[in-house]
Amino acid sequence: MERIYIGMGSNLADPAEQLRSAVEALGQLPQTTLAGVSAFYQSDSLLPGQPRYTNAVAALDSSLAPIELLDALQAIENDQGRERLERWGPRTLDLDILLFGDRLIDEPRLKVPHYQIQERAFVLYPLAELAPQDLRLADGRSLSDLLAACPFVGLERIPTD
Ligand code: ROI
Repeated sequence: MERIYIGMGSNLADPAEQLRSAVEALGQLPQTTLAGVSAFYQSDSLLPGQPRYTNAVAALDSSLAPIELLDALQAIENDQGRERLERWGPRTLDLDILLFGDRLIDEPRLKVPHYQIQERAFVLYPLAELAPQDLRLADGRSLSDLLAACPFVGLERIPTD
């Protein structure tokens, strides 16, 4: 079993409901237990002219291989109506493998740790709700250093109800 953190995002078709469905689907993956879900956060898109995003992070314990998990996440995205029209376009659901145990993965389809973790408050703050305080990424960076360098700006924590 390895501890895996998944970044979730949506800015179409009732984003909070998309994330709730995604959590449900993650909980049903084979060889996998859902270990936790952060609060949901809203923020403006990093790209102008798109609807606001809702983001959250889920923690999984899984014995799936990284590419098996990636395939499963893409199947969930597709099930929830994801259409790949343009890179960075608005989407019903985005599921990103942020961290996979202490592995460094550099394959064409999958780079872990996710390469934009450090720039993204909407990933770091929900991750920090779930991860141990002293978490280090596989590349040696500490989560607390990344948080200190990434202000909590423009994030709005929303009630999960
Ligand atoms: N902006 C926010 N706030 N949240 C996202 O998940 C997100 N995802 C993206 C881009 C368009 C870069 N902006 C985002 O892909």
